[in-house]
Amino acid sequence: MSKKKDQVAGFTPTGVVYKTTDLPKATRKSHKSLGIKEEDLLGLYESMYKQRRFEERAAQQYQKGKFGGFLHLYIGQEALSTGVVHALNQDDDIITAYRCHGWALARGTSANACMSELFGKVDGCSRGKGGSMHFFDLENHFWGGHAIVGAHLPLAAGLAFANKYNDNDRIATCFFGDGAIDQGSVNESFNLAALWNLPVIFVVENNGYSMGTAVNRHTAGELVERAAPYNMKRDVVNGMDLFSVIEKFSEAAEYVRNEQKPYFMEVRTYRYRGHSMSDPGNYRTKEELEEFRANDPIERLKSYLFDKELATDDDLKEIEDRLEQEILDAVDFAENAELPPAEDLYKHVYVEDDFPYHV
Ligand SMILES: Cc1ncc(C[n+]2csc(CCOP(=O)(O)OP(=O)(O)O)c2C)c(N)n1
Ligand SMILES: [Mg+2]
Repeated sequence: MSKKKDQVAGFTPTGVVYKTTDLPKATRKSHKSLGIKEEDLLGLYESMYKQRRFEERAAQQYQKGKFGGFLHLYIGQEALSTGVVHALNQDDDIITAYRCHGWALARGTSANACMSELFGKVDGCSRGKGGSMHFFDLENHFWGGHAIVGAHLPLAAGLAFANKYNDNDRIATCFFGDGAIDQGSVNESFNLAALWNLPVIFVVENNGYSMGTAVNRHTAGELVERAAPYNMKRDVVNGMDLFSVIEKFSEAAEYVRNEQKPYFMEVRTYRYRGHSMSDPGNYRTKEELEEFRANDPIERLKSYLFDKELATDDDLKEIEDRLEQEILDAVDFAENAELPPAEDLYKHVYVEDDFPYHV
């Protein structure tokens, strides 16, 4: 392809298309000035580490053939789920797309319930009928787990509408990938949220790729500016840095709750694994991946804790060993759990009795 044609088509050959320099600068503030209590720091480490180890084990079980279907891993993006859950109230609503394991774990769904869901067992958080893409935990105000790209944004607007209508001081937060940004439902939801002053934070998790298509090949312009026509307050966040996430989401949540208006956040982040388990990742270089791994959010928090002498190697080892065991126990639990009973096959399924083709 000639250079000119190359530019016209917006085609970027495989190579470094997303750089760490595309990340906004991480905050330089200390945990204290961000209002993070010292006693919460290890919990934040635990939350990110748990998501990572859970998914590494899940991948291993998948490769062993213990369960099937799709498996999309969140590894690399954990600072966002952990930071957002910290910044929100526990009864604020969270809804996300299919890369949802980390969100459920961060919100407090047990490793047993999450692993059982992957295994399709009745003790799963969606009773074994949802699988990897449809984790759900209403008690923890986690509304899934949605497989259709962009389809859950209108639901988030609905959650926000309900919260406003009920005057319950809760806000809704909605996470979707960069691949969703050009869906019509994004504009429809932004429009109603802005028009009706709905208390919702819409968040695009820009991890550089929609399946194997780099963001600068699939979308024109800056993602964050998609909120501009709606006069929506907006910002860009470094999603590889936990403290930056906590800082920006605390501010956004306060604004949305107090002003009863929507907010749009572009979070720049990166997934280390393929789109799903069947993706060999040929569209990016090893160097690009290594560059982002050098910014790993778990390692960054670890360095902070060591630098400020807030934790020792032993403290973190104790957490890691405990989580390792909890996740191994969850695998055992899931393997030994029951499948949903056969008579449940037609339960929780939307059926219209008068559907014209119903037999
Ligand atoms: C409406 C619709 N179109 C296509 C698909 C197939 N599909 C599944 S995931 C995906 C890519 C989405 O990428 P992105 O939104 O960036 O999320 P990420 O996987 O990076 O988290 C596509 C096109 C789908 N699920 N729904
Ligand atoms: Mg993406």
